[in-house]
Amino acid sequence: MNEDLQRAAEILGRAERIAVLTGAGISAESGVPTFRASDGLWEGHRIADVATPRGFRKDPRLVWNFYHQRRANVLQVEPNPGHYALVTLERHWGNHFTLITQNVDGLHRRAGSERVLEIHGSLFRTRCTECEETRSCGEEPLAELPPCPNCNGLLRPDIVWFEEMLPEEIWSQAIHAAENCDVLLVVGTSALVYPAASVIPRAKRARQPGATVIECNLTTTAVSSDVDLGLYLPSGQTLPILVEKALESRKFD
Ligand code: BV8
Ligand code: ZN
Repeated sequence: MNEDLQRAAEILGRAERIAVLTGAGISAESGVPTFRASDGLWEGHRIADVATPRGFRKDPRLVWNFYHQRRANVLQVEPNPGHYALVTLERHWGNHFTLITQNVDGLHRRAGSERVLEIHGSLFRTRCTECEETRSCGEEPLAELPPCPNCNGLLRPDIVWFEEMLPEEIWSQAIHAAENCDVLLVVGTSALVYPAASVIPRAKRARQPGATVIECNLTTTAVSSDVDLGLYLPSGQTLPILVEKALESRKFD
């Protein structure tokens, strides 16, 4: 493992442009359940009932309860060293660093990441089902079926449900970052959900030579065949060491 970590740090230290794709696994050590682990979020709820437009139309109260609960849970936890390590990377690579997250938990922003592409939206934003107005909803509690302050229409979480398109502008920025990076770090994702998981093949094949892909996960995943270097330990432990060593090796380049 140490050898791999050293090699990954040298690759990262030499990177001109870094892109990172994160999934639920980076928040696991903060205490936020992942989606497919046995204590996953979907326990007791079928995806179709709580994370699709049809589910919301059928029972908006059930869906809002699911999201109120997740929002309340996330407000009880803190970012972990894995989130903070990515803040350090952003601070050193500036706008040559892009963080693409599938997570809606807001922990990257709370850790201090500034430019976060939240391709699946956020628990801390609502969108009106009538006038489409989006508002950030911080820590204040929301009514059970929150009305739009603008038109009194029913608000929904500003989250991308299954069978919904990703926010166009944010997704095109994510594709641009994936296709122009020379190192892609893939952290804590099973890479089963599309089009998010297409970030990895895009980074590999958009240009020749493609990006070097480093995967940080507990296990190999659906995209491990595209991965050049796998670091299979908890990201809260691996990322801080990886970033520290990358900065050290960068100093001596
Ligand atoms: C779309 C918001 C175009 C919700 C999410 C049929 C009809 C329509 C579409 C489809 C279809 N069949 C397939 C599709 C495409 C579908 C899809 O991909 N489905 C999957 C289930 C196969 N995608 C969509 O629908 C997308 N839209 O395609 O639009 C379209 C439109 C109409 C018709 C056709 C096409 C929209 C996808 C967005 C869905 N919304 N989130 C919410 O969060 O409530 S996705 C949701 O699940 C999360 O955001 C996240 O992205 C995903 C879960 O994935 P992960 O983050 O990877 O989490 P997971 O638990 O799976 O893995 C955790 C990993 O961490 C594991 O590998 C684990 O080993 C690792 N780990 C754990 N602990 C640690 C760790 N690693 C490191 N350290 C640790 N400590
Ligand atoms: Zn409205």
